[in-house]
Amino acid sequence: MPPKCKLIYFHAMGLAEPIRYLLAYGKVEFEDCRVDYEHFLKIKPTMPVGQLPVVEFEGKTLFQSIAISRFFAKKFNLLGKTDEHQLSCDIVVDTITDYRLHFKDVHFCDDPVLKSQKRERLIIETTPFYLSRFETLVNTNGGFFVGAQLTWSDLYFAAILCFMESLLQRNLLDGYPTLESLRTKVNNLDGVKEWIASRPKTDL
Ligand SMILES: N[C@@H](CCC(=O)N[C@@H](CS)C(=O)NCC(=O)O)C(=O)O
Repeated sequence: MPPKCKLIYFHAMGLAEPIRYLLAYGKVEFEDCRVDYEHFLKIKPTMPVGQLPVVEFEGKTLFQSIAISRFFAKKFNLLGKTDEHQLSCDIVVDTITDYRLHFKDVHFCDDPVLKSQKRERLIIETTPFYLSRFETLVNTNGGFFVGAQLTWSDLYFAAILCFMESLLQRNLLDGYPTLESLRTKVNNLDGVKEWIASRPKTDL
């Protein structure tokens, strides 16, 4: 029987990787459908908002990577135990997104001089700004982002770091031991560990 879940994205980690982490954690067999840009342009008009990732699950077409991540987090009891914890997870993921958008800005900058300036600023200013705050937050929460226990915000963080580190060609967590230890915990979770060992190697 074919997998009941199909994830469509580019040949990259990017915004699909948090969804892949969650599906792997939940032991959901999924078709990891990777399209090249030429093929994407053909299917783009058929996608709900012309973008990827898109997930086909139980007859429904899901889009918006964070909403999809939250949907699967709920199925696997990773949403956070209380309303406050769930709010905190959303706050963490939204803040990670604010940080992530600086990477997008560097990646899609066409002017080489400006790109290099943006890259430097991302490394010297933006990264310490966000990661020092995350380090403090995880330190005060027993080694996790929220509620001293594993939530989808932890998986989201570890997964989204994959393409961000590839883009900058560096370990972003050097100097942030609590975050590094959280990443190690997530990457060694049953299911996630196997996914990382078997996933296709990509630049982003
Ligand atoms: N908010 C959307 C953003 C999706 C997005 O920006 N997708 C990019 C790839 S990472 C895309 O499809 N780009 C091609 C295009 O917009 O034509 C999400 O989180 O799913």
